[in-house]
Amino acid sequence: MSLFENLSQKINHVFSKLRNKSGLTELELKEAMREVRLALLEADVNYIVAKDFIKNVTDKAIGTDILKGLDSSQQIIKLVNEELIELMGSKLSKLAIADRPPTIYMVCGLQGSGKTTMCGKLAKLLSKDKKVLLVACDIYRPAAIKQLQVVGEKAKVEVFEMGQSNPVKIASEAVHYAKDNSFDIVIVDTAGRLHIDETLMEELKALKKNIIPDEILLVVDSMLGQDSVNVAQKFNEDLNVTGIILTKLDGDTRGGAALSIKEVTGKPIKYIGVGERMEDIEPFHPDRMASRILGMGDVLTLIEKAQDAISEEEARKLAKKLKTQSFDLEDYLDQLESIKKMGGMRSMLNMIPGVSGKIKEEDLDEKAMEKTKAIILSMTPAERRDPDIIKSSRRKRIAKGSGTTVQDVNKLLNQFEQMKTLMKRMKSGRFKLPF
Ligand SMILES: Nc1nc2c(ncn2[C@@H]2O[C@H](COP(=O)(O)OP(=O)(O)O)[C@@H](O)[C@H]2O)c(=O)[nH]1
Ligand SMILES: [Mg+2]
Repeated sequence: MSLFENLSQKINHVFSKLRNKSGLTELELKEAMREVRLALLEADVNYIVAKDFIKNVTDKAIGTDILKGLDSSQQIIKLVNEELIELMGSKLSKLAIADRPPTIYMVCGLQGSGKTTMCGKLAKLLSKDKKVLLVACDIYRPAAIKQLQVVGEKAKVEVFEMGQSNPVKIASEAVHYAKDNSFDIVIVDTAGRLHIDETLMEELKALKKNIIPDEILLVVDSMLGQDSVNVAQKFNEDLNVTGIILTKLDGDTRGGAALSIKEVTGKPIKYIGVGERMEDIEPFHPDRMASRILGMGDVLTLIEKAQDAISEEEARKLAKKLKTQSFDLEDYLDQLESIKKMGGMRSMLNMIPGVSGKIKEEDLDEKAMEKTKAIILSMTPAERRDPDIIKSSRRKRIAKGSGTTVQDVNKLLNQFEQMKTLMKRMKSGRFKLPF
C-alpha cells in the first residue's frame, strides 16, 4: 500500500457521494465532514488536529455561500485541499545555509528512525553542487561508524570519523577539518536511543552548544504513528529543532504523522524518506502532498524524478526513437532501469492524477520487472536490436540463461510487440492516454 492510499480512497468516497449534486444542505456537509474526520483519525492523525481541521473547513463552507452553488462539492474539495496544505506547513521549507561556510546540519532522532540513512541521502542530494562532509558521532557501536562509511561511499562523499572518542570533540574537529579543506556542508550523524532519555538529550545539547548547527534536523519514523508526534514534541522541547524529516513514508504507514507533526510542534517538515536507497528522498511540498492525499496526483514530483533519472540527452534520444519507431529491447531495458531509479512503478503511478489509490497490489508485480530485465540481459545485442530473429531455439537458450521459462520469454516478446503497436497508434493519433 502506498502512502495515504486509504485516506485518499476514503476521502474520495465521501466526495463521490456529493458529486453532481447541485447545492448541499448544512446537514449533508456536516455528515460528509464527519466521515472525513473518521478517515483522518484512521490515518492516525492526532485527534485534536483532526477536530480543528474539520471545524475550519466546515466554518469556511458555511461562512461563504458555496453550499448553494452549483459545484458545491468541488468547492468543498477545494477548501479541504487548502486546509490540508496549511496543516502541513503551506510551502516548501528549504534548508538554511550559513553566511560563511561550512553550513552545519546536526541530525538527531531515536535509534532506528533512519538518521544514518538520511545523512547519506542528504549528502548525496546536496553534493550535486556542494562539497559535503559526513561526520560519525554515533560512537556507541562500532557498527554505526562503519554504516556511515558505507553510506558515505554510496553517496560518494567523505566521512570524518575518530573512532569511539568523545562526540563533542569529534564534531568540533570535523568542523575545523571542514574549514581547512573548504567543505560547504557538514552533516553530523548522532547517536539515538530506543527511548528518549536524559543522557541522550544531554549529549545532544552539548553537541549543539559546541558546534552551533545551522539546522537541527529531527529524523522521525512515520511508522510510529501517534508516537512519532510525541517523540518530536519531546525532542523539540529539549533541543528546539529547526526542521523535521519524516522517514519510511513508503511503508504501510498511515501517514498521520505527516499531517499532525507541523501543527503539533510548529516545526516544518523539510524532507521525507521514501525507501532505503540513497535516491529515496523528496523535498516536502505541502501542496503536492495534499494533492496526493486527495487523489489528484503529483505530476511535478513525477517530472522531477524523471529528470533526475534520465538526462535531457537520454530523453531526447528516446523521443526520437519513439518517433522513428526504432525503439528496441535495448531501449526497453533502459526504460526499466529509469523506472527503477524513479522509485519503482508503484510510486510513479500513484503520482498520476486519477490513478492514485486505484491500483491494486497484484497488478503491479515489481518482481516481474526484474524477470523482464534478466531475460533481456540474456539476449545478444543483435537479438535486442531485432527481436524478430528470436526464434524457437534462441528462445530456449534465453530462457535457460535467464533462469526463466520459454513461456516467460514468449510473454515478454508478445508484450514488446504490443507496446510497439500501441506506440504506432499513439503516433497516428488514434490513441489517447486515459489521463
Ligand atoms: N523503508 C524505508 N526504510 C528506511 C528508510 N530510512 C531508513 N530506513 C531503514 O531503517 C533502518 C534504520 O535506519 P538507520 O539509518 O540505521 O537508522 P538510525 O539508527 O536512526 O541511524 C535501516 O534498515 C534503513 O534501511 C525509509 O525512508 N524507508
Ligand atoms: Mg545510525
